[in-house]
Amino acid sequence: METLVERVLERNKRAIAKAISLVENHPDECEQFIKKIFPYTGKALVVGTTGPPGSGKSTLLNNLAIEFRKRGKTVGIIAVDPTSPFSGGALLGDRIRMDELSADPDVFIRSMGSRGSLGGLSRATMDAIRVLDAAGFDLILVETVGAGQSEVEIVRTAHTTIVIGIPGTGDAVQAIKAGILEIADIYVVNKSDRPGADEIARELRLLLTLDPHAKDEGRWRVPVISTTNLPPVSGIIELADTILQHQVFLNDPKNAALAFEQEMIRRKNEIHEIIKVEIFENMLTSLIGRQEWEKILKDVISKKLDPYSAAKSIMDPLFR
Ligand SMILES: Nc1nc2c(ncn2[C@@H]2O[C@H](COP(=O)(O)OP(=O)(O)OP(=O)(O)O)[C@@H](O)[C@H]2O)c(=O)[nH]1
Ligand SMILES: [Mg+2]
Repeated sequence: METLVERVLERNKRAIAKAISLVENHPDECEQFIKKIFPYTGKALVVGTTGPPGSGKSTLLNNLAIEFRKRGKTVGIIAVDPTSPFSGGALLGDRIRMDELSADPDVFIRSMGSRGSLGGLSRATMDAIRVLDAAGFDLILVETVGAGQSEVEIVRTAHTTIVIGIPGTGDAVQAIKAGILEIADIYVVNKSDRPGADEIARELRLLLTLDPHAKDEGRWRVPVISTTNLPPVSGIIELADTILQHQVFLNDPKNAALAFEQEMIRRKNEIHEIIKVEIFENMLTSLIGRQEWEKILKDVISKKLDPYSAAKSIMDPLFR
């Protein structure tokens, strides 16, 4: 394990891949491994992106990674629970560019399932981010498909959250309804080569000004950026600039209290996640014996006991 740690710290891609497999599949070894790399983490900017299936998240992150590489930044990409694989649905052209990227020693791309997660981003994802962080990637771009809990969870893991919408889907309005806009540090209207993109961007800007705190002194103003990933590609440079501006904002001593508060939320969320898994996977199974289970189940079947009271009686020893 020592050598694996060392090689991860040297940003050896095979070691990084191995380490991520370890956090995905071997919880016990993972714990030891994370303990060792933890002191080397905390330097990367974690950028979470969320958007509906097929909204062009992978393509956008690919282009963004190319842009950051031009600026000499190292980039890790993690695609979480993609219904299609990372390159799925992408045109051949995109795939060639992605291959180009993966051949770059300063880029690491990996897709992960969200399996084992009890709602939201799994512990494995957080640990994978940590592996890339320890490996010294300047930016870690995380792709999550916007479906339910995951998009709210990403904001608790990332420093910067990008919410992606596309024209012609009523996304903008839906985003407001789902409270998704509130989690955005940057809103992107992707596929802006399509009709209706300008309207959506305008609508969003208007909606953002309706936030009563939008003009508060020293507050980050959520920008709406239009991007196109098909040639002629546009908006990527502006998006990369904005991400780095947000990083400057977070690092500004004036915003230290805010940044600290957010870090508290992130770490609390992570510890919660670990406890949830521990309780669920380890304690629950050993909490009651087979015979007790049988008795309780029989009582529920015969309607002597309702399921809530049954669950409570099982959990009781935990809270005593
Ligand atoms: N017209 C247009 N198509 C785009 C643009 N960006 C991506 N696409 C296309 O949209 C399709 C889906 O792109 P992906 O990058 O796979 O989208 P995704 O959001 O990662 O998809 P999932 O991971 O499956 O949710 C592909 O065919 C892309 O080529 C764009 O700016 N304009
Ligand atoms: Mg994708």
